Amino acid sequence: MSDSNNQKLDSEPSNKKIKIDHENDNGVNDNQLELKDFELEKILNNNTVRKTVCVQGKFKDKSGVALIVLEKNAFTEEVLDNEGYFSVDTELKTFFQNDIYGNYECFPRPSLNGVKTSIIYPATEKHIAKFSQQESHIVLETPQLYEKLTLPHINKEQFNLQWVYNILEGKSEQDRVIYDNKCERDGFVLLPDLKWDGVTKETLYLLAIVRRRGIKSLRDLDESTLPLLKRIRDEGKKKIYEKYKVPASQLRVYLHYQPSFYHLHVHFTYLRHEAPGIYAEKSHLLDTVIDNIEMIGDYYKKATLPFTIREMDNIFNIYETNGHV
Ligand code: M7G
Repeated sequence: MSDSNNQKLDSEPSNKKIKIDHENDNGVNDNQLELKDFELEKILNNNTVRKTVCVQGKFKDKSGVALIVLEKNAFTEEVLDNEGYFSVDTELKTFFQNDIYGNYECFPRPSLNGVKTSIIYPATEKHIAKFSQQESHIVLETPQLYEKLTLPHINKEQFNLQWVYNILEGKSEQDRVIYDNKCERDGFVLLPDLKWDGVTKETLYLLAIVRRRGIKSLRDLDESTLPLLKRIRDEGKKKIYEKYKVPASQLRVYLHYQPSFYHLHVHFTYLRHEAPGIYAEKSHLLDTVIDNIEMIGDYYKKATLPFTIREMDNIFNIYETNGHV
């Protein structure tokens, strides 16, 4: 467990070296990477609305592909004062002034200007596809199509879940865990998502990862998982309120279909934050999921579930070849 001060310290830039955990390692890896050694090969995605860019390249003298995702941080309301943006440390460069209108570029002190950085190394073809800008399509997955096309694909190829097991086994990100219910059947771990710095309340994003193995996705949920789902909803909301003072009524709690990682997890984001993946074609509110199962126990085994597939994903070829795109 860590308090918010520790999290703040953790998030502050320490030096140019970055400590990373390899996704496909069994334990914690202490490999050190330096951004100055990164050699850019390709820009995979440059999202001007989200102010994120994902680049592909290599680290000098290291084999394998690396992906770096850079994201400009949202404003933290606490630093909109004379200690923060409006302090003597801030420089202001004038673009132009015209009557009552002025345009400037402001340079706050570096600690206010951090760029959230994620590194995936070594990255696979699937990671490259996931982070690349590409066309997507909606397919309607009936239970029959799930059995015939989707499930064999998931069983054959899916992202490695080692990072999930590292969290559940206490090998990685332990200082970030805010709640751990150790019940093997209905317990879960609650911690900040990779996409969140754990500090900026405005972009709050946590993940509840279930302890029980073998529940792949929404499709596997039924009456037997109701106690687990209710526990995640109730305890997750309570713990987030205790820690971050965001009330339950301002949390968006949902599952993705299809997820990227086939080990059941639930997303908790701040209602006012437009997190990636909150749209109708991908997210299913946990309250609705619980309600559907309470009405019809095997709802998700019978339902036709729409989902998006992207042209670079292998599953796109499978659905296209079978005439479903
Ligand atoms: P998803 O619905 O399976 O896929 O969510 P999505 O990426 O399409 O949303 C998986 C969630 O796990 C995402 O929100 C990721 O940002 C998050 N995530 C992925 N990794 C590899 C990690 C990690 O190593 N640590 C943490 N804390 N979160 C991760």
